[in-house]
Amino acid sequence: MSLTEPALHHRPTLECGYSTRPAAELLARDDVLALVSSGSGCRPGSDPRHYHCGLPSIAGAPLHEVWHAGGPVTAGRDGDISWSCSEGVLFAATWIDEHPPQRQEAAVHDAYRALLQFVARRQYNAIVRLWNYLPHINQGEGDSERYRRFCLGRQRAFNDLGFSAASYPAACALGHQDSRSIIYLLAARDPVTHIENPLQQSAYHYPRQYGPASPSFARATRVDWAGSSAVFVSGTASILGHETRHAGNLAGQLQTTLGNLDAVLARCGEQAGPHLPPPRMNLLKVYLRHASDLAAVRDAVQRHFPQVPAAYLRGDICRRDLLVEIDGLASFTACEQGAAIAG
Ligand code: 3EB
Repeated sequence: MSLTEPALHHRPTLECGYSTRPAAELLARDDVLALVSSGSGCRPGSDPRHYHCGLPSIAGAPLHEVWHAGGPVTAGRDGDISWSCSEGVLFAATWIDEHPPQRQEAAVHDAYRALLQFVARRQYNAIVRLWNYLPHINQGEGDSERYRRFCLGRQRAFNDLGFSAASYPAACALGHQDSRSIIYLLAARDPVTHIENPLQQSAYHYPRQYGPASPSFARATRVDWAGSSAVFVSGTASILGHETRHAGNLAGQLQTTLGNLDAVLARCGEQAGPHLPPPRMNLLKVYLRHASDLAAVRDAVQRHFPQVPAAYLRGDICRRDLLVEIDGLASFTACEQGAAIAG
């Protein structure tokens, strides 16, 4: 499914969509920047553009998230990093072996630092989006929980590279059952703007009760390509302020989560210009703690965002009381900005 607007003059810089076609067929195109495959394995593919993410699709056939560039792509590997780039956009991915478990925080710190250094060395202006899929994210009690250790390693790497909270990009962090973590990112040469949700405390200001290091991410990041803007919305869940709402109640969590997505998009519109309507949602990635919730989740998501393609993946959300989390990709429409749109 292409997100290209049919009536536009400009060639978008970047598009994302879902496909169930065979991976080899998709990778045969030289404008594919990255192919993120669903499934229980978390490992690099044989092509540096191919990532197995460890999260199974629960709504039908295995699904690929396909990122297309506006032109031919160059790709390769540099140490443990798989990378690909085209005309001002860069994808980079790394897989972390976190054994022994007591090395987890250090392994995350090392991997994050290597990724951030790689992006800086290649002279990309900013990170637009980060995806984190970790083994057994909720394992361990209190501050020993693997998600909390992950947040410590990530924050230390951001500190090392001189990132302040104001420069954290949009992100998500989900758990799977395989043995390695994947971290992948999109960076751009074009300027980015990070956006917060007025209904939620900034995650980087969450209070101490959620762990020794606050999560390092923005609620959304807008990137302004030449003549178009895309908005990457972070994993969004049933949190208001800093508190989980509707613990154990799926319908309540869906309502709060969808309301948070609307609030972030509305804020993006205001932030881009005082009279701009919210950007339009183009693509959704929905994570469910329980596969058995699929029908109810899909029903609510389709009702709220009719016609928007969505992937439904099995993943553990980083707070144990959360049942669902949703990522979004949105854009300002041509008539609102008088320009072409990347999906
Ligand atoms: C939340 O709002 C839910 O640690 O990178 C969402 C998106 C969440 C990203 C991350 C965590 C992260 O706090 C959890």
